[in-house]
Amino acid sequence: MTSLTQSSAWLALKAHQPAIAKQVVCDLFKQDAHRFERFSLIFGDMLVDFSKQPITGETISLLLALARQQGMENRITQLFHGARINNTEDRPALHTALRSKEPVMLEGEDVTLKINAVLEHMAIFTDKIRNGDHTGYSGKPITDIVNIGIGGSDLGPCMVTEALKPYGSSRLKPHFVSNIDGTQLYETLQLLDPATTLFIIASKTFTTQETLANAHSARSWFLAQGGREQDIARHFVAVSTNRAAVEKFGIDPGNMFEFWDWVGGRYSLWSAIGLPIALTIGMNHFRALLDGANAMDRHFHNTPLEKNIPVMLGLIAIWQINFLGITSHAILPYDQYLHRFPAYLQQLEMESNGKRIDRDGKAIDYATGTVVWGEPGTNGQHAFYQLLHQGTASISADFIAPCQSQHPIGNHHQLLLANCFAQTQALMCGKNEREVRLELETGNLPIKWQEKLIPHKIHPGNHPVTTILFRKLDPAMLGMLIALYEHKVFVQSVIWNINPFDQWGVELGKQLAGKILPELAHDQPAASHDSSTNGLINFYKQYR
Ligand code: G6Q
Repeated sequence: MTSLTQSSAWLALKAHQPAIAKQVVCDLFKQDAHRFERFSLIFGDMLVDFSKQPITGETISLLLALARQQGMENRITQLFHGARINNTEDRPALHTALRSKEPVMLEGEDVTLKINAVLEHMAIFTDKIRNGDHTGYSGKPITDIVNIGIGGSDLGPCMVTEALKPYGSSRLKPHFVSNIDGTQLYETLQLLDPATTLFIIASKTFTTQETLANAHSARSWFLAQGGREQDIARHFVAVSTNRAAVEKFGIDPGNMFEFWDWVGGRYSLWSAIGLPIALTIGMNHFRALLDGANAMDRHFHNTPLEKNIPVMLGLIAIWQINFLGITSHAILPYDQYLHRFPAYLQQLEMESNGKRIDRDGKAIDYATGTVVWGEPGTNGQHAFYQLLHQGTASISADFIAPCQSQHPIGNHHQLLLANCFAQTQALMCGKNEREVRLELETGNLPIKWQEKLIPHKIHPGNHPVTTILFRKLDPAMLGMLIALYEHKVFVQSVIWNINPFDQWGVELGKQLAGKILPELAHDQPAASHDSSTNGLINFYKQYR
């Protein structure tokens, strides 16, 4: 047993669980007219409603006691003050400094000075591209930006440029190439004119196989389609922490936008990794995105635990995963522009908290991060919601929706939100036998058929649901929303005593592919692996 699962706060929650498991959440609303007010929080124009969760006031008090026992306040302070909380890589995780309005000291240096210098570099470059001062080799303005990066160097910028499309320039189109599968690069380049295309090679390490292969192929395409060696500087820029590797690739360090090892890949969209965002929506909107995140940072840093939104969401996730047996979490944005948000959160949550060893190197005996997935509503309703309503899996869900549409057409937005609210209600209340009987009695079905259908039409309800509503999906609101989830993930990691800022499983993948690659270069059959791996390699060699 680990000290966490033997601790008094953990055992108290375990003892409390059976009483809650028996509760019908829908009935809790009948017992307490103020349940919504008690279990929802408002910050700025954002409302977070967790009153539909299977919780009572006692659950929250016990979760807060667990947070205090695990030193939550102290760990939040460490995060903001640059302590080396990424202890397996011996570095801080200072993404909050990237959006700070105050100086942030790290080893005697105010890091906001160099952050602001890079922001200034981005602003100058962004203006030149957007107003047409920086042209391509033929003198025409740049019309297309291709970001070549993967994982943290792709998902954040891609998600944000999609989410903030209404704020984008009509003259500049962003494209994202991440996959080593040449199909993605091919399909992207098919549409483009090299004379008006800017490539951003985005890689923290500048050693990632996929990104370097795509970057080399993009350069070859550029040279084959009419660009010359001396034109590369106008058309290729890099975002990285690795100046030497950028130079080796052939990009002038003057065209490099720097960031630092204390910015984790999946926390990097606020740094120069956000260059495709800034180019697409302009620097003022990029700064508004940072400001929104900073507002959530200050709330997280300064608000007592019981009123602290990321703390409450993190603790509720702990309740779901460790005490209610939830193994999968759906992200359900009722906003088409957030269609990449589930994929973005999938990395944020699963890469950060997919750990089985605690900060002290010991194996743990409790569940950590869940599988995170999702699709925008209402599409998901006509696909996988059936399993949420009546399947056997234990799944929790976050519904996310704006009150104002970017494109108010007829009553579309009312229809969208009616669906969103109805689904949160249905997942909580379900439909019991009495309600099913009443419904069937009003129809014309023979009694025999009614009886037959009853068990199929019962919906158990009691599914843990949180709803996040906000005024409008503008840059500042998106910044707040992303930072909310970043901090929620951190809160979970503090309770679990794990390091959310490393990713050794990702490193493993990088090593393994490198091992097999040389074997694919020749035609001799593979024999050195297990028979399945040998068989796959040899089938491939037969048919390639
Ligand atoms: C993110 C991960 C991972 C990383 C990619 C790309 O937190 O570390 O997704 O972002 O592997 O790495 P580079 O930016 O170094 O190419």
